[in-house]
Amino acid sequence: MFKQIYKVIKKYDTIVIARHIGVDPDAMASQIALRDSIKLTFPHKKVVAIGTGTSRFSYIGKLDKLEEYQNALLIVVDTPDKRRIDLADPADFSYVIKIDHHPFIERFANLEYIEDDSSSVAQIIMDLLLHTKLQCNQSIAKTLYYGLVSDSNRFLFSNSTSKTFRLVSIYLEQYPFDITEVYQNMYLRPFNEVQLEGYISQNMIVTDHGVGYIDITDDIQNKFKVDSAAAGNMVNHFNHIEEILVWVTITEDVKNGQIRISIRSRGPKINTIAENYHGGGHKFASGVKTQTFEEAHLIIRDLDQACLEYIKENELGD
Ligand SMILES: [Mn+2]
Repeated sequence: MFKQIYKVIKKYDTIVIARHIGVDPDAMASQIALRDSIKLTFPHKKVVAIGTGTSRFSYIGKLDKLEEYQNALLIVVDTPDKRRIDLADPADFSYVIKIDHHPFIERFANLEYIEDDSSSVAQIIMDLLLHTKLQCNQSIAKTLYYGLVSDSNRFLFSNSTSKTFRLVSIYLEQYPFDITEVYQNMYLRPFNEVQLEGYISQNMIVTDHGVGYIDITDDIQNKFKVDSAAAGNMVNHFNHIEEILVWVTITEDVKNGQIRISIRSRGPKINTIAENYHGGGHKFASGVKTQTFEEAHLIIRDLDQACLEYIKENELGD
């Protein structure tokens, strides 16, 4: 399959690389690394990475401006379904490739490569570069490492397999880059975010069966001087709490007129519940958008039920 992907890339002179809305480091690192690798391999090709950017991830690299393209190839990374592609419509392109690690939702590309047990799309791109003539350098290797470290939560998730470590080992050996610099960029954070984390710890509501959730209203965001993206991202800081199996941030996003629900689990699978509310994601990390906090709290009820079933099945508790 990698050879096939390479063949298609070789064939097209204009290549657009897109990913999902609500950018995250894996999606952005994958598209930028793939763009840079194709450009390095085929300097005459026009290759762009598109999507709504955020200054939060500027350390990963720069996205390109959206233009009109003719006879172009579209590569969509890290996106299982068409409606979540940011700023690109597969119908506008001559050929479409999907490279993803989410559970399959729908087919929208001519060529689909899905490895749903991969830690990240960055990991798949590492593999792709190793198995084709696509070239790499230190900067591309480092970019891919950003994506992999982010989506595996620093090798904490169970999707960090021997393959993950093998690929990281190969890349570190061939393109030695400074991993402390990577972590500085990724994990250095302003004090007001740490203070918001304190607020969440103090005010999180924990349901009977172990769902911890917090409403982060626009007022709260203003009080702690954080934007809704940073507030929603707080969800990743609440793993490994004894009383909590599933934890959720419910973040008001006034700019887009919606409520963003970020769900993480160390027990029950949550993506099917997210899908019931037109959201989606991975088994243990999903997201949903709603219009109101009330609607968001309906999901909490379902998650609590899922925790109860999980506890019964696994005979946890007393
Ligand atoms: Mn990903």
